[in-house]
Amino acid sequence: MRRCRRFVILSLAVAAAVASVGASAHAVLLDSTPKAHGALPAGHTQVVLKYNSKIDQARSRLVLVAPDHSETTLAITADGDKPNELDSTADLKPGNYTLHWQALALDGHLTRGDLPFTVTAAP
Ligand SMILES: [Cu+2]
Repeated sequence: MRRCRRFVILSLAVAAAVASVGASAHAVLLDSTPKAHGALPAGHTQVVLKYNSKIDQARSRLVLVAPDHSETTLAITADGDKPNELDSTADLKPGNYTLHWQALALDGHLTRGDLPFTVTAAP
């Protein structure tokens, strides 16, 4: 009887472990504006990062590193209609930028990445 109960508990533990692996959906960046290593003209710009899963927009983070290496935290637009996106805007001058992103997926896993891009003089 006791041995049987131990087996049940072990089975539940294995099932829980398998379920948590199956439920994992870390945020993977699928597409972005600006594109990584891309170029775009100076000016007021929409920043859009699209992921493979829903993102906790309130607890994710976008930090823009300007050509002079100053860092600005971008306000993320809360948008329930686009739960897979982190959207913002930025005023960009010519030069080389990096966007640091941190995305919190709904499974509680945080992923991060760097998106380098170049801003050219507006035509
Ligand atoms: Cu995950």
